[in-house]
Amino acid sequence: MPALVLLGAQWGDEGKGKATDLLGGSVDYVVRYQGGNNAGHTVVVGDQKYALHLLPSGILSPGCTPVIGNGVVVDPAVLLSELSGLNERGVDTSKLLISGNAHLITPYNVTLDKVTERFLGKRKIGTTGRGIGPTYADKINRVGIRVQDLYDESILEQKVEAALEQKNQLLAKVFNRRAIESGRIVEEMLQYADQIRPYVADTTLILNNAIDDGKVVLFEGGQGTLLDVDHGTYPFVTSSNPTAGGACTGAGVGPTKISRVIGILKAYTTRVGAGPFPTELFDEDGEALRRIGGERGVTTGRDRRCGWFDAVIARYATRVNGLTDFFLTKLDVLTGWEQIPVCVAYEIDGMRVEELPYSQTDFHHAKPIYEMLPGWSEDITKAKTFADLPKNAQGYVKALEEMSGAPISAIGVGPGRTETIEIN
Ligand code: 2SA
Ligand code: GDP
Ligand code: MG
Repeated sequence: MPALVLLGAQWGDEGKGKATDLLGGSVDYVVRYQGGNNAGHTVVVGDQKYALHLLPSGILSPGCTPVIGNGVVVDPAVLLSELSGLNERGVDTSKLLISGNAHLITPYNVTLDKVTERFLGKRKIGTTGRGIGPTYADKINRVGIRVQDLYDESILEQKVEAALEQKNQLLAKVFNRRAIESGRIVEEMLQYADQIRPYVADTTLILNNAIDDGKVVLFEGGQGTLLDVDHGTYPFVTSSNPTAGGACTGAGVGPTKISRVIGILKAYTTRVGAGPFPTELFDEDGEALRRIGGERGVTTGRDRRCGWFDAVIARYATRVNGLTDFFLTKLDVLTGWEQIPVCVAYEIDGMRVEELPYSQTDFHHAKPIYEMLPGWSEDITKAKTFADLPKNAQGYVKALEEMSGAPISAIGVGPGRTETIEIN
């Protein structure tokens, strides 16, 4: 198994951090390939809880080399504070590698993210306000600042000036804001240069060599399939490609090297931020899922929107990612419901639709068609094997597997490292 991808099959927060950590002991490299510190990945080790934003979850496995790939956007201040926070808790972070081609989130990109959201008012995306969208926009617009630019002061000055030229006009004319002075930005960015330098490397070369040497490389996605800028619920998406193809471009590794793509799938559905969500609940069931599942944003602290499992979305994730298998998470949260509704298809303008519609107008009109599955009341958090699960919980897992189009190879029954059932 030379290289594998682990990604969110829904709208993020499926439990990718826990799943990556679980595999951490058997992999040599864990690589973030997109997104930035908008991500919030929770890992629970014994009585210690870690919330990782920019760093790969593999940083908590001593044998593993964590890598920030070229496709990631890096806020240098956040990077350094996340590293020192882990060091204070005794975690060794010295093996970290950061691509010199990764783009930097600058203070003006954070400002632009926030003022744009305010300007959009009711039409806002509900971003995390971390500067992610404007930084990727700069990258595509070819006015981005990269990690390697920190080590050529004159290039850095030229690039920051070029990036600010248009932005200052926009800030003044549209947002009624004062101009940002390029010298101040350059000075701030240069403050970080020396501290980051030991980690900067040609990560594409290192990762390809590692794979050729038979090492195991895990690509860890942030956010989820439905938040993908190409395949998600555009424009209510993030500005990168969390889907499997993003691992290739975001790390510089060819698709022929990847042999397994795991979709992390929550046993129900959540979303944070704006946008369509067919199975969303506005009643006490939604409130109960939020409370029992602890559904609160790891980065922003926002309440997550909650709803029943949506098999149309799971099938779509199987398709666009070429999933080989699923890890089903948070099955324990569903304990106690007499019957559990599962969305098997949509009704759109009077028609039954089995696949996710490509038209966002149709998706906004989609009404879930539910099938009721029998629930269970037994505590499942101590279950170690599939056979330990009550019959109805087994039935729920099997039904989801059938509807979703790929086998379920692990089941989460609690947040801890050991609260997982592996199915061979
Ligand atoms: P952005 O900031 O430009 O990426 O926001 C665009 C949309 O992407 C959503 N998004 C997320 N959705 C789920 N989880 C994310 N990470 C945090 C977490 C979120 C938090 O783990 O809880 O703390 O609020 C994440 N990051 C981005 C975002 O909500 C927008 O809908
Ligand atoms: P990520 O962004 O996909 O890594 O997920 P988050 O960390 O944002 O949110 C998932 C939450 O669910 C975290 O609080 C995890 O500790 C928790 N979690 C993960 N797997 C399980 C599980 O199987 N059961 C329960 N109860 N909690 C889980
Ligand atoms: Mg998260």
